[in-house]
Order: sequence, then structure tokens, then C-alpha cells
Amino acid sequence: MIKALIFDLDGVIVDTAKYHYLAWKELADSLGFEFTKQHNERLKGVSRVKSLEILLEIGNLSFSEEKKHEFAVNKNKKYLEYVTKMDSSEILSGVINFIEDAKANNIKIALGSASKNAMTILKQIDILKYFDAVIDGTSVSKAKPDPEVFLKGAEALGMKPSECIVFEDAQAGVEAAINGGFYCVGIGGEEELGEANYLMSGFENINYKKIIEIIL
Ligand code: B16
Ligand code: MG
Repeated sequence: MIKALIFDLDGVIVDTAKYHYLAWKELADSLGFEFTKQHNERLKGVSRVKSLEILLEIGNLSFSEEKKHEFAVNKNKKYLEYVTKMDSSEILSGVINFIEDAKANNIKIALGSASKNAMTILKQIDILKYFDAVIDGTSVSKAKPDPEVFLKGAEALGMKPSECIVFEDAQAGVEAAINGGFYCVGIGGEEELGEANYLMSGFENINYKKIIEIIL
């Protein structure tokens, strides 16, 4: 029986990938190489440190740990400039209705995000009130595809993985959910998220009951 829903943040609740892109692109520009939107796809769901490694690999550059730390700090400052201008109009279509309907039926709600900025974003777009538990990049030591973030989310809600559905937009996130024994709904295409139990493009015209009927 499904008793809880665990949501990824970036790409599921809000489209912050565009702000991550702009902030990383600024770094790439300053280092003199091209960083395209296609390159940015590789950074989705991946931690900040790992994202920087991928970015520098794209630019074929290497730096000292100290310099990399400085790059990551500066990128995050830039990212926060965008994030702190966000408001609830940036919540993806259908998400609020979907969550409110589940909550009205006593389904627990958790966040399972790799982002260390998750709390800032949830407050900024005014949806923190919906979450019974928030697990983010500040509370995990192993990045997706390790299932730690979702296992901690289930634990905080007092649920078993088999009682939860995870909603994810990134390949590493879908893998994390499946590795942890969760049901997983992928928000995106077959090519990257084919391992998920069900795929959809977003939260419009669907509710959690329909999803349970389809995946169980
Ligand atoms: P931060 P999610 C992930 O969030 C993003 O998809 C990924 O692109 C980003 O690098 C990562 O958070 C870390 O973000 O720099 O804010 O700590 O999709 O797991 O909600
Ligand atoms: Mg995501």
C-alpha cells in the first residue's frame, strides 16, 4: 500500500536547471570554453562538486582543490542571485493540486533533493508547509544514484520504501529510487528514465490515485 510520496526538487517541482545553467555558464565563459544547454543535461541530479568535475572535464581543464572550491562557492553565489528572485509562479504546473489532493487523503509528503539550497528554494516559493520531511544535500553523505536521500526520507516519515513513490527527473535519481526499493515515477523521457515504473511529462491531469492504479 502506498502511504507516502517523495519529491525531487529541481526539475520536478521547479525548473531551476536554467539557473544552474546560467551560473555554470558564467564560470565556463570566464575560463574560455563553451558550455551548452546539452552539456548542462549531464549536471541534472548530480551534486555541486560532481557538477564542477563534469564541467571542467568538458573544458578539458584541471585545477587545484583550493581553486575548485573557489569556483564552486562563486557559482553558488551566482545561482543564489537567481534563486532568491524566484516566487511561487515558478512552481511547475499541476504540482500544488497534486500534493494538496494527496495530503487531503492522508498521504505523507517528503522532499529528496541533492541540492544544498533546497530549503532556501522551498521557502522562496512558499511550499515548505506541505512537507512532512525534507532531506536535501545538507543531510546526505552519498549522492544519487545511491538511495541514501530517499531512504532517509522514508525513515523520517516512518515508512518502508515499498510504501513510497519517488518522483524524479534525472537518471541518477531514478536509479537511486529503484536501488532503494521504491516505486519511481520519472518526469521525462524513456531514453534517460526508462528504468522508472511509470513516465509522465508533468503533474497536470493526473492524481496520485491514478498513478497507484497504473504502477501496482
Ligand atoms: P546545489 P535535485 C540537484 O537537485 C540538481 O538537479 C543538480 O543540477 C544540482 O547540481 C544539485 O541539485 C546540487 O545543487 O548546488 O543547489 O547544492 O534535482 O536533486 O533536486
Ligand atoms: Mg532533479
